[in-house]
Amino acid sequence: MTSASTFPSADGLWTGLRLAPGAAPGTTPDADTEAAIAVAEGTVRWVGARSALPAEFAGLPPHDGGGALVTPGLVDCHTHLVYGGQRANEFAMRLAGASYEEVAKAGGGIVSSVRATREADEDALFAQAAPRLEQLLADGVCAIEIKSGYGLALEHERKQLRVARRLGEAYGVTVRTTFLGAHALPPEYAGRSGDYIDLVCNEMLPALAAEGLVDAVDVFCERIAFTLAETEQVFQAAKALGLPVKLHAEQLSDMGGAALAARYGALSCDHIEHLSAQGIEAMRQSGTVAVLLPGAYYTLRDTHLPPIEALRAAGVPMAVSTDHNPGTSPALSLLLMMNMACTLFRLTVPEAVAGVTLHAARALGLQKTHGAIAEGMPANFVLWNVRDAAELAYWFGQRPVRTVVRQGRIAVGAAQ
Ligand code: DI6
Ligand code: FE
Repeated sequence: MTSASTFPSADGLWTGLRLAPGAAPGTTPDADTEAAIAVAEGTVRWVGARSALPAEFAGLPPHDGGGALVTPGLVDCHTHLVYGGQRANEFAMRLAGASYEEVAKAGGGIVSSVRATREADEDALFAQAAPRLEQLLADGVCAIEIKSGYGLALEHERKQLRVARRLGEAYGVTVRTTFLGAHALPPEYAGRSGDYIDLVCNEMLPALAAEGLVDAVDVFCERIAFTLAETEQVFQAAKALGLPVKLHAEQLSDMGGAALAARYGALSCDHIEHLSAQGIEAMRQSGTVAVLLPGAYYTLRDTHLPPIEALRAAGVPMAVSTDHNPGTSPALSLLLMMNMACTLFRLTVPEAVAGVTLHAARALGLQKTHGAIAEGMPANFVLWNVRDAAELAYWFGQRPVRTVVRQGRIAVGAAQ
């Protein structure tokens, strides 16, 4: 593992670039015009057509982009990256015909990852999550959300969130932590869902928030998880602490979760295969981002498509994420998710690019620092060895990354 502090500085003048459509809102020359990015003290000072470069930046130390296409650093806005063990056995069960809900009811599912997560100590969880994070980073990820939700008890949720923070520090990547204590009912609370939600709201969340471990709060609102009323109770607790909310909404059925989340000003509603017209309208009004998770859709062999056309027509911003988790989306490539979002959900290429940059940043409340290349933002951008932005979604299993500038440092592809 490379420590982030050993990455060379990206300060200087980056030339020989072509901006992907939408990469630098407001200043974008087209992809056939040579672009330049000036970086000083880890911050973007200027971006635009090289021919328009202000003289004050012309003398900065040069970095030749070699004609690469450049996008903002990618943002993976929905992951469950920290957990113990893996669940390949369930993959086999599903291949033999069992549904996700049947596997969960048979004692598998989330609860089996809870067992493995509780057994692992912090260092073991870090050691298991680190190589997964490295895979995502190698695709150009510069910011990532990491949820708890496999501990389901204060000390174990704390362990997960502390590991998430440590990963951010070790790799020099922006990590937003999300408390998902209401992910599943822990076995010791079987039949006592209300008591568990009380524990989540009155003890776990306040304690973890006081320790600075919680950037946002999420709930799995679903028939096999928590009801709408329980979800609202958690949202109330989050609101009392001034924490933003988001929701695993309408993944397997229409629970009315999206409309509830919108009433609480949710950053995002995620999955949303069964999102209703009312849910879309509520999200539009509250400016909530729709997070599409094609990896889970694919793994579950779902056939109920999220209402892409209606979201598009309503102007609801759509993000795309891996939903990396051991049960329904063991995916470690955001580029592959772009491909799936286009192929399975019929997103356009510009939508897919915005989905893993601009809108994903907004889904995390990071729109001031991530998701775009803009003056005053920390330098987070990726140089790609492709001719056309469509290639980012077109290839799958390819990794056309040339250089990753993450938090003002050259994290991948520094000149030797
Ligand atoms: N929805 C999902 O797809 C994941 N969590 C959730 O709330 C699945 C998590 C798992 O199966 O471990
Ligand atoms: Fe998820």
